[in-house]
Amino acid sequence: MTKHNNTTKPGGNGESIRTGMSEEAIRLAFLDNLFYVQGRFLEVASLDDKYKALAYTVRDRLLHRWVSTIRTYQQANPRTVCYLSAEYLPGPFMGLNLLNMGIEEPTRKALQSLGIDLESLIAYEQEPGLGNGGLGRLAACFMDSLATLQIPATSYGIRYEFGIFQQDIRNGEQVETTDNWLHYGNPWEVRRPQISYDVKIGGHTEHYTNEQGLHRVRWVPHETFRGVAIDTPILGHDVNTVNLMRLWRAEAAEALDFHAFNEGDYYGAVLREVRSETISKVLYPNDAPEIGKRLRLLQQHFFVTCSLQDMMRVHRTTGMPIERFHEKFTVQLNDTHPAIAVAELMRLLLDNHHLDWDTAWHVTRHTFAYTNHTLLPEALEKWPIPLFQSLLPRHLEIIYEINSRFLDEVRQRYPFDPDRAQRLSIIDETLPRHVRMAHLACIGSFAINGVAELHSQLLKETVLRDFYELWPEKFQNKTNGVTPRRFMLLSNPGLGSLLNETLGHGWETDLEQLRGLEAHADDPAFQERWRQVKRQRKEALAGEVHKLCGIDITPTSLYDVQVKRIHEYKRQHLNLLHIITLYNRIKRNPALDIVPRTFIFGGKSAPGYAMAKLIIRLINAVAEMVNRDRDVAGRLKVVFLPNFSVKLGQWVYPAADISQQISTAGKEASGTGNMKFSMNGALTIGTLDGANVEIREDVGAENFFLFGLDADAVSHTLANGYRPWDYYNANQELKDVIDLIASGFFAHGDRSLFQPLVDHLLQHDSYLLLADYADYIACQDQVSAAYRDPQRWTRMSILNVARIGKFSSDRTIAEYCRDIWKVQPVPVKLD
Ligand code: GPU
Repeated sequence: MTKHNNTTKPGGNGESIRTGMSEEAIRLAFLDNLFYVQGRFLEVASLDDKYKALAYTVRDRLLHRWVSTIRTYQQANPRTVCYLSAEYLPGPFMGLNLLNMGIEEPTRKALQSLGIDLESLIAYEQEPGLGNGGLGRLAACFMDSLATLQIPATSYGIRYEFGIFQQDIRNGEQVETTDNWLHYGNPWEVRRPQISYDVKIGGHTEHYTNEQGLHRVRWVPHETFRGVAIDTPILGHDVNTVNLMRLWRAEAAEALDFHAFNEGDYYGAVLREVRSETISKVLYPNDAPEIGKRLRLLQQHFFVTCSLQDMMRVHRTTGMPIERFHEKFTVQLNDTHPAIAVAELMRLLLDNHHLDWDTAWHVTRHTFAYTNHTLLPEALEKWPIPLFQSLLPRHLEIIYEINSRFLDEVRQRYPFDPDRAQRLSIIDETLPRHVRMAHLACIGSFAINGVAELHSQLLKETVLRDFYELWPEKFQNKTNGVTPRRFMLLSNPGLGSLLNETLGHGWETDLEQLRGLEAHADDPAFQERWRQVKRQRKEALAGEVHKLCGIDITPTSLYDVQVKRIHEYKRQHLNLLHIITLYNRIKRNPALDIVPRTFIFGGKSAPGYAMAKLIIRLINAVAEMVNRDRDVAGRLKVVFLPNFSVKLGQWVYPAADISQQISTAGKEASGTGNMKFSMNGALTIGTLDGANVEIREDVGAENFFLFGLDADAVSHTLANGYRPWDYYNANQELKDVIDLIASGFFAHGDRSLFQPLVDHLLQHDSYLLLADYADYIACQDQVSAAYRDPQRWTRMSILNVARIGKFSSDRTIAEYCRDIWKVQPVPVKLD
């Protein structure tokens, strides 16, 4: 981007065109950027031109704060958080940056004066889909809260060229197309070609003795790539702090191999470049379950080594000795995806800085903390030894050494328990042998945490039990949270205004202040305004649904919503069993008086997850039959929103009446959608799983629709020979529903299409849908009864918002800062 020098408006109020915050300054800056950056004047500018001109206008103001932040950090040399995550789902930037900078209104007016609608520019932005779901979105909420709390922090990750696939629904099926999010350019990022590092892979190691007689190791790689930094500024709310999201893009060490080129091997040289760039080419579209692919391990190593080398470069500038690395940086591992960092930091300290083993291990063990995000055994990452050996031979040596010293310790602690060493070992010795990344993370970290109370408890009792017995003091809980800026203020401006009027400002960064709403829960006038806010969001969502699906939904109906990745454990198909139950009830009794409902689904399935894809087909098949049936018209509607994203979520959460959080108890680590709905006044129907447990505790059991087996009952049921067939035979409504699916009714008579799903339910039902069915249906009947009483419903809705304060990611981050990271706020003054 070309930069130019005229920074103040000639003859104006003296405000800088690059940084001024008034309507006039913004208007001039916008026109200036349109002209000098986009090379357009207003009359011929496209939507893209206008969007870019505004983005650069906002970016100039961001960079101003960014420079001040860097200057402040340079002077203060504060302890810094480094968040390592393979995924980030920040959502669109424009709206949030305007809001956090407090220039939404002057910007809206400035554009209005030029005949441009701000909302249309905000709506135009394509979000970076650099994650799969909850884990990536959590990382983005954490960035928002870190900046808002003025904590020095950098978020490191991968700048995938193609993010999560775009989901189309064709003939009721999920069809994946590539996400070319960079096609029109990305105005929010700054490429830093001078910040780049070598990434070695493959080859072998050489052990030798140097002139001083010291043992040294040289890793002779098969290939070397480079990672280049691409930075995105992350602004806090109502503060000047701008932290960095630094993502690495893979490039060849030399763009073209000129030697090869001279010899005429043009294609060989180009191919090498193409091949190297494949490392950061595409995000693996798998949620929790692990994949075990070579390229995935490469991606992990790639971003981890670049990030650690970058920290070491910064560390060098402080003048501190490398032995004190862990005093300057605290590094959080977002699940095991970056766990290779434990071996990589050891390698850098041993081989590059020549520290002795004990010193290097001391630094390493005091640098990392590990967050676990799942209890599903199939989701725990492990890598086959031959694969690991071939890509990261030096790391494998180091891991063997870490493991051997660790197991010596274990055997000393438990001399009469040889099995325990086997269970704790980083190496899974059952053939074929594997490296267990969670074990590496536990051993290399000073703190280990789960993401909700129940999850942290179950971690200690199940998957990490042996580690807990060894090091109970390492284990903590940090219940997840979400940012109220994006998911309340930005997504639900009507609610924001009502809250400001009622409580004044301050709740946006101190969410416990919402307690003040309790006093208004029974006030009829306030209740009426509360319903108007919800009504307005329901109408807005109806507009989006019409645009996206061509389906008309009725804002007076109860919006019953389940949006999240499609997974058997999340039980979208339990939701379907309820829908079909209602359908059957109406077909049996056409005069039945029921609360009209609109069921809204959204979410992607991993491309290779056949059962999840079949669930999507069944949702769409049920939608087709229900939506065209005149007998149920006006009472039931079913919608599947294609391509669910952060952006779409911002339409959905504020519009929901009911939030479905119905996972099999003990399977959902936390959930974060549950919090976004509740913050916007939806009531939850849910199991005692993940953070649902704590949400229910806080909002009050009487304001939460609870059903189903708890985690204990789930394990007992499965351990004692669960027979789903018995539930089927004992419940006529359930039998009718299953039989209807099996009959081919939803598949134009084809009995085979949904047979795998029906068979699985009747023969295995590992997620206990049939066991929970009756209670779920009864609970949904309670929901309908409550909805018929608007005063009662509205009171419950208000109380949900009033008591949701704990689930702000500001609270979560404050706890990480206090209990794990030991970092303090560093306020930034504008230069
Ligand atoms: N989660 Br592991 C993901 O989104 N992807 C993963 O690979 C793994 C976990 C989710 C959990 O399923 C969800 O319960 C949790 O709220 C979220 O991480 C953030 O902690």
